[in-house]
Amino acid sequence: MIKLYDYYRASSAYRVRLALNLKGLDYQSIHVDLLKGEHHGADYKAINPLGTVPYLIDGDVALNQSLAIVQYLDNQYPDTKLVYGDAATQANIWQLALLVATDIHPFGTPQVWKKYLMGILDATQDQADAWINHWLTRGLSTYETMLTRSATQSEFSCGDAISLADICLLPQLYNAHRYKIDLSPYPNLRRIEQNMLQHEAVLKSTPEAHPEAPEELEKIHA
Ligand SMILES: N[C@@H](CCC(=O)N[C@@H](CS)C(=O)NCC(=O)O)C(=O)O
Repeated sequence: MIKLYDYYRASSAYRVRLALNLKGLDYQSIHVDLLKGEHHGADYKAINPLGTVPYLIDGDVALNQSLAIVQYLDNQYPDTKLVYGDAATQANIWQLALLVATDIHPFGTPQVWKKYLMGILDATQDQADAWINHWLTRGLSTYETMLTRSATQSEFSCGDAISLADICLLPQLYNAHRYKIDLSPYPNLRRIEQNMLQHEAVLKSTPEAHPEAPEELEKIHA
């Protein structure tokens, strides 16, 4: 069975849970407690040298980048394609997915804001929060502008089927709610979020539905 090294609130692991559940694949989730720092330990680094989640093992295949994992799953298990359409549509899916994965997400990870900004550069919690807020707002407003320019009112980012772009967007919106970002200027993003949350496979992938999530976890996507 596919194994996923996972943490309920990690947004890149949330992306992979979405891909697995949308494709209807069975998997075993192995909990790596990021709050306790389990990902920094030698035992976990021996498995995944990057020391992050997600990490996916499927037979002889072992991968540590969420986008590479989703592309692998899409090729290996092609039912419910997440990168679909003609060359232009596929490129659009990738540009939106990469906007989230490379231009928003990395700035908000604990190894950046907590370990480096606060731990090494001595930033205060307020400065770290302002940093996270800046990159999130800049990225989400760019995403909204790009959707507005494409002038479609489709259900999801790139058409009427969920794509890799949407499975990157949804966890980032989850983070935006956590950081109390005002999403009212982004009607397209809010529409896509609501449309996604209509799907059973999506609800099954949320942090709130994760078997390791604590009872008291704030309800955002539940
Ligand atoms: N580019 C990687 C990013 C992985 C990543 O940064 N994961 C976060 C959780 S969302 C993590 O494990 N962070 C640990 C930390 O920041 O200490 C991917 O897409 O999989």
